[in-house]
Amino acid sequence: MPMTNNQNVLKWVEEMQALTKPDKVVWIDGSEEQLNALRDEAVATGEMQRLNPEKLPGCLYHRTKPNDVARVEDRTFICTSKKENAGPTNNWCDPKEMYAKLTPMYDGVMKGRTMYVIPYSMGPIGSPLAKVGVELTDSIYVVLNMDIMTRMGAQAFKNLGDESNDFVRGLHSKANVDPEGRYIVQFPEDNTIWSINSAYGGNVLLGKKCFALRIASYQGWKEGWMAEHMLILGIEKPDGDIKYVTAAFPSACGKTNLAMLIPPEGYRNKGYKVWTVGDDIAWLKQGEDGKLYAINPENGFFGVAPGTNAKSNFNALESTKKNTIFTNVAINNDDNTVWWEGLDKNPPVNATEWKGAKVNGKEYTAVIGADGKPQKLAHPNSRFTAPAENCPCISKEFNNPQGVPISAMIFGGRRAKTAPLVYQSFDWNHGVFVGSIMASETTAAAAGAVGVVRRDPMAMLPFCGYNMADYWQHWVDMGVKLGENAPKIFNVNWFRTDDEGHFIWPGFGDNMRVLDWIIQRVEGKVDAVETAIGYEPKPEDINIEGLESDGITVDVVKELLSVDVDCWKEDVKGIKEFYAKFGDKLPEEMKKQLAGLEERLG
Ligand code: GTP
Ligand code: SPV
Ligand code: MN
Repeated sequence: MPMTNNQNVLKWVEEMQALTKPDKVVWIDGSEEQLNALRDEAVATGEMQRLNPEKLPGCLYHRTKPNDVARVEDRTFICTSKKENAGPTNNWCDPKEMYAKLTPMYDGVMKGRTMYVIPYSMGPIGSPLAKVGVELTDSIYVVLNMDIMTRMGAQAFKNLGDESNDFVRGLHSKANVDPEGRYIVQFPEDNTIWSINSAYGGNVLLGKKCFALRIASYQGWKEGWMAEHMLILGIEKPDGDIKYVTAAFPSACGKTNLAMLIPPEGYRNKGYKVWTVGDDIAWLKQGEDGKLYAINPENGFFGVAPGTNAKSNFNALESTKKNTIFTNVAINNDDNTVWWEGLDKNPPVNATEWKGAKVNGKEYTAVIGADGKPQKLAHPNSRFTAPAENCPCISKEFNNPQGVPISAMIFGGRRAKTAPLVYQSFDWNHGVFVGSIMASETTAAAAGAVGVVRRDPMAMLPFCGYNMADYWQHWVDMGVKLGENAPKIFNVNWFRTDDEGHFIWPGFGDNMRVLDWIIQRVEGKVDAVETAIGYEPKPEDINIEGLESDGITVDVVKELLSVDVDCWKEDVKGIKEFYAKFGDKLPEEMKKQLAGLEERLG
């Protein structure tokens, strides 16, 4: 039964129903009764599996097709009427052409299936920063994930009202999960997303990357706010004051980990605490007091499972103990629980690996695969979908409709050599430049080669819904609006390696030591050293108390902060090449900043 009188919604649902021709249409109200029936159905058909009710109550398991385990950037499109509005970093197609190509693919695609109508809010219900979406899908897995990741069901229509046309129209069909027919298409000018032939995460949970970043970044450009691939966290100091920061790292480069950080013992004893507001996406808008405020539009975490353990990310692991969906991890058949590489050193003997084969986990992981690494029981991009309310360190501001005021923004990526542990930009515009020249080694979060360095400005390369040159100009314009309220901008790199390829910095909880310096800079409590690339800490200002056993000395910190001028000159060549793609659209400010860097490098 439709749960709204909004004619714009009703008319569109009818049109899509006529196109896809499902046997049945079910409106998702979000009630436990309805969701339980869907869980039962997914279990009965084998689409999902219930996990141990004592150890993992309310948890479900799902396996996707081996050809459908990550985002597909080469099949992701931004369709704007003018090509230059998508820019050189996005795949583009004329909207008319794309609709014409996809319409026959959707024609009758839901015959014999049910179409679920999912109303959802990105952002707390009632928040002036929140926006409504409706996703149509033929996948129960999508419904159950959207329930965790968004504020889903009848409540979402309250925000929309009966007249508004301001909602994002998402149409998803898993179709035959055919990789050749897979398309993830954003039409920013129509508030529309069409996704077909995938059943995996970022391709199909349309509220996440498709709406909250690609469509929302475009909306933010038009409406004067920002949608960013950023975590949001609060750092509580011993005096009780909480400073909020955001951080943009590319996919699988440590956002969830930093967002849920547990400070080292020395900090805990002094009374420092970290609170999680978000782990992947931030929507930012200037408040009435002039400051920049951020909300997390999501309601859960779609986190990378491998590497998550009680030591690396206790809070994330705790978040997955109930009402969580696991995708493409391994099953321990002895007690019907889950396992992944890096959970512990004890792979289950009686295991089912992520593709579904029953194996002896100990023997299986002892075999070296074609890539020279041990075979894996869980896919490297296997994920958990966990409710934010499960997180032991969830911020009390999580549902605050006004968001939290941001004091600092941090950029970072995986760089083996070039980027130092931390540096601060000279000012806002230099910070925009620092974000624009970000580069990182690719990860398993997207299909394609892993470990290749590519430019990934603001960690938004796969997620910016318009021309990246306009996006940088938008950042510059936001800086003008914010004036002296603009957050300070920093860059970090947890991934510098030694000659043997080992990470030098211990990372994880110890990243608190870098956050500490950042907060002290924000508060004007510590000096810095001016270098060619920005302000750096004096090595002795990074607190390394308690790190002696990890071999971290002031000299090692000095090494981690070193700037190799030749490396940077090489990097400048890469930046120039990248910038050249934008032609005349490249903002003057970025040209000026690049010239400044070159001059300082000598
Ligand atoms: P998406 O959900 O894809 O956007 O990823 P994310 O940015 O949230 O990454 P996540 O926190 O899940 O971390 C991905 C991988 O990086 C995991 O394997 C972590 O173990 C590893 N990682 C995270 N933080 C650190 C760190 O400080 N040091 C090192 N060496 N590895 C880290
Ligand atoms: C990412 O790849 O940045 C993710 C996972 O957060 S996905 O939802 O698949 O985009
Ligand atoms: Mn992400």
